[in-house]
Amino acid sequence: MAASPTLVLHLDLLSQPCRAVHILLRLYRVQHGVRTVALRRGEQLTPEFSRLNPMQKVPVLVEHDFVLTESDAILKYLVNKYPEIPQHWYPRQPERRARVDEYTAWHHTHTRAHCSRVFILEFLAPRLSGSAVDAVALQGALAELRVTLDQLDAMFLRRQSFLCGEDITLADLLAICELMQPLGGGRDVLEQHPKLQRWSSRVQSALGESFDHAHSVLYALRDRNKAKL
Ligand SMILES: N[C@@H](CCC(=O)N[C@@H](CS)C(=O)NCC(=O)O)C(=O)O
Repeated sequence: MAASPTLVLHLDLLSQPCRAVHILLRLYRVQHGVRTVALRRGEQLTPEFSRLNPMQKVPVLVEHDFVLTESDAILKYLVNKYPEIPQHWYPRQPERRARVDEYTAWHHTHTRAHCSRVFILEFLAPRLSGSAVDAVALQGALAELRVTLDQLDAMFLRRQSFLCGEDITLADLLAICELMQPLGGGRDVLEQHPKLQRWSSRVQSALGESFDHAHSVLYALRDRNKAKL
């Protein structure tokens, strides 16, 4: 009988931060187990999961009795801990590391907040409530997202290949997973951003099969919505 993996990731692949962690583990074949916490069924609210993460959110990494939440912390821990993950994801050199930290601090209140809001307004809220899309709120969210995309382009990507320089880092991984999310509701947020589109292609080819594997649930959602039109 195969030994059970020491590292277990609790996730739902419809969650952007979960996909980021899952992609990194799969890309470097870090031995791990997966426990799906189906958010649509409220499984994050069960007493068992709430004991693991009282914040009732995924992802959660469990390694023996070490329990870690927050994708940002999990990703950085994995690069620090597992030698099979190359250092360029979270460089040791202080200035280069600080660039990644600069993006990941900004990420949660900008890329993540604004992409999530568009996905919620355009897809999740109407589906859960059965009512029409709130067009006014959606226009507001799209305007905020446009500002964030311009900043992502002008302040982070600039003339570089990746958000923090010439090597791919955790910043690119977290960003791409968020920017994909509105696709579930049929919206390509990079449509009007050719430079970010080229960056997105570079990131996706660096992530290879693990990117599409992690996004399979989102692609299925997109295709189901397309079929309804
Ligand atoms: N800052 C956290 C965010 C975690 C988070 O918000 N997870 C969402 C899915 S994307 C969740 O579990 N939501 C369940 C809920 O709020 O009930 C991270 O980056 O890990």
